[in-house]
Amino acid sequence: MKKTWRWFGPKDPITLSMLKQIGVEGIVTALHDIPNGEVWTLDAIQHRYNIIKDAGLEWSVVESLPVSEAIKCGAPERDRLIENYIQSLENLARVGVKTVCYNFMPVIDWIRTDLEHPLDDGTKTLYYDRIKFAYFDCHILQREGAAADYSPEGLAQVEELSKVITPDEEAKLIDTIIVKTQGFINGNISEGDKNPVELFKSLLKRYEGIDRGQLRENLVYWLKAILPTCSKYGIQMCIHPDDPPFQVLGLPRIVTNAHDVAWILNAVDHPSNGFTFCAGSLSASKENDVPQMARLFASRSPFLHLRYTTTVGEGDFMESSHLNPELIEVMRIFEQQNPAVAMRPDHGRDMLGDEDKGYNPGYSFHGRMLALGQLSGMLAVIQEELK
Ligand code: DNO
Repeated sequence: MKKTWRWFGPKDPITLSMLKQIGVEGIVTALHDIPNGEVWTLDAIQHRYNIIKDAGLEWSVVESLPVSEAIKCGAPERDRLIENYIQSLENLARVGVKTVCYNFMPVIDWIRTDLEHPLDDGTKTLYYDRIKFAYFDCHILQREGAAADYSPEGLAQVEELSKVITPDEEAKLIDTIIVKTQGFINGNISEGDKNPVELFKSLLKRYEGIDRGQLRENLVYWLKAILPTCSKYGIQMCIHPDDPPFQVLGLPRIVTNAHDVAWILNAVDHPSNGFTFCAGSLSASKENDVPQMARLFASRSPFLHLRYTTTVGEGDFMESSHLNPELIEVMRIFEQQNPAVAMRPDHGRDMLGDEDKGYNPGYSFHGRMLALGQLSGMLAVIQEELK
């Protein structure tokens, strides 16, 4: 497998020469400055491509070319946005970048409630607290019918939390869930947006009446529209699983388990319709047998995100060490079935001074470097075994 690294472009404080020094072979990046829905021009793509090439690296994967909300919810303007998307794909392919990650999560991409959860060894990790999230849903968004999605025991804990949470803590929770985790990935809400909660509520409204069946239809409509271009240029699209892989905020989520992934791959049964095998996202549901999913989908997954989670209590989870037996098995399966895959260490801990560098949440330097070192060691042993 190829060792890649998610790099956020020339403004990223982690430079390409730093990445060369730690054994990175390929770059995963996106033109984050271009607003969601606009065309990535040939010039802009070529410029970024050259920067990476001049550093002695290659642009291996686009993560992400974002799919606009109007495409996901099937709004009238979707055809125009699909045209733009196709244009961007064509431009990428002409420059030679042909593996493209995207997601089809309505309104909100990945969800965490705490970006600095302290561990005993002094490092910090990302955490999802189901009660804090339910508080956000029931008390902050005040979503109609929200209470029906939680157990009586969970709701009682939410009420307890509502008595002690301070205004600062509440503001931080909002910032974490809908701004900090979303802004840097061309999400719907960015740093500096006024009234993010109202903005978020208006986005939720767009999905009224859209269930899993309808969202699947919208995905297939879109996939079929881009397929001729993907097929012509040999572009491999790879959908990212929902993180976390379960239903949230009354929104449909359609990439949560083996059944969902198989459905999508069969709906458009073509090599251009692939999967981003994000072991960490999938592992956050106890129902997912992640190595088994790797056995099923490795051959259709050109892109591999390596990290894992530990479930805590009734449905919290946190990101665990990359040195993990399930991940070893996932890597072994990929080495056997799809050794050309581009892998990247996903989400590192904050450690050794990462905290004050302004890195995007989950994308620390030392934490990810440690992860890359661990994964490289695991890979070397696997490759030796398979000789
Ligand atoms: C978070 C990431 C996601 C991912 C997108 C792919 O760290 O895993 O934001 O990049 O969902 O489209």
